[in-house]
Amino acid sequence: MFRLLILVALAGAGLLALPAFAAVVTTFSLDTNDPSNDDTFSGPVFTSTLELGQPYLITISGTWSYWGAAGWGTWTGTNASDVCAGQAEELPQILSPGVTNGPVGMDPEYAFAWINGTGTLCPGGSPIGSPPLHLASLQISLDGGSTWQHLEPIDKAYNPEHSYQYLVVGLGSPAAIGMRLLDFPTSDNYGVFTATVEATDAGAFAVGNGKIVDVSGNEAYLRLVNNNRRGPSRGLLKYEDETGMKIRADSFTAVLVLKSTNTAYLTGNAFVNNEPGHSFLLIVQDNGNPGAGNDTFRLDVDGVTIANGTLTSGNFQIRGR
Ligand SMILES: [Ca+2]
Ligand SMILES: [Ca+2]
Repeated sequence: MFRLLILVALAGAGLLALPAFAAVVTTFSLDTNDPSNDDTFSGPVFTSTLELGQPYLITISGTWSYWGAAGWGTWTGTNASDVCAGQAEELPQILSPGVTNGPVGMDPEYAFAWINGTGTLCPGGSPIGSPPLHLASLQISLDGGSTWQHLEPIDKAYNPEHSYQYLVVGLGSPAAIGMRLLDFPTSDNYGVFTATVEATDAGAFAVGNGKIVDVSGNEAYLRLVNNNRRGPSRGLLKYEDETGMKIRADSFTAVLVLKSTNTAYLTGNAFVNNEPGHSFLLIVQDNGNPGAGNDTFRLDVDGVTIANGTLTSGNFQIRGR
């Protein structure tokens, strides 16, 4: 109790760095409606500087429309009357203030519905392909707007909840993180994106081992030792499947541990069957004890998911304060 009181007192005095005791570093939002039409982007908006070399998880959510509300026709109760492909939603998750909002067919990564007469998507009223269609309209800057890129989400698949997560590593002062949306004109859009930026909980780390059935149906075993501290991330990853395929890493380039979701994200370079230079992403979630039937992990190597599921034996733990 005494220690807790000291922490509360220090926090009240503003003496504690926020990332050490709260995973959420900052939240910010982008209104896709930009009335000025002065360039080919909605925004940009900027928020805090990300610390050099520190990993962050960015979650971006929301729905929006390329077109003015009238373009969707009237809402029939199940869909908008002028939709030629997909299933629109009646209103954005977050309305743009001060303008007329209507049906939406886009989120941060995908177009999931589009309207008649929209040239490239519905020429002559016939859709090209079927929704959802991946977009690359949302751009992120990690260096205060000097450079912009469309980031690959951790889960690339369309999410009907319209929320996507991205792992980034900070570039340090004075660069701030920013967000903008490629479109023109921007004055007919509506819908707001929200972005939440989370940093690792200082002192938290992931450890454990367990078996899983991989995406090919083979049994595989993972052992993870992580002792994440500021600076280079020490630890060990060993993975072996029943065919004898071995993956090993002796360190991590980025480790992000969130106590709020009991999830650890680890990236680095691994040896695959003793061959170096393979990038990996490991996501471990500690859902309690025992690990079997509860804990999960996902392992991507060179951008391909090779295992993703729930432990059949073993246990992973997210530890630390
Ligand atoms: Ca537009
Ligand atoms: Ca566990």
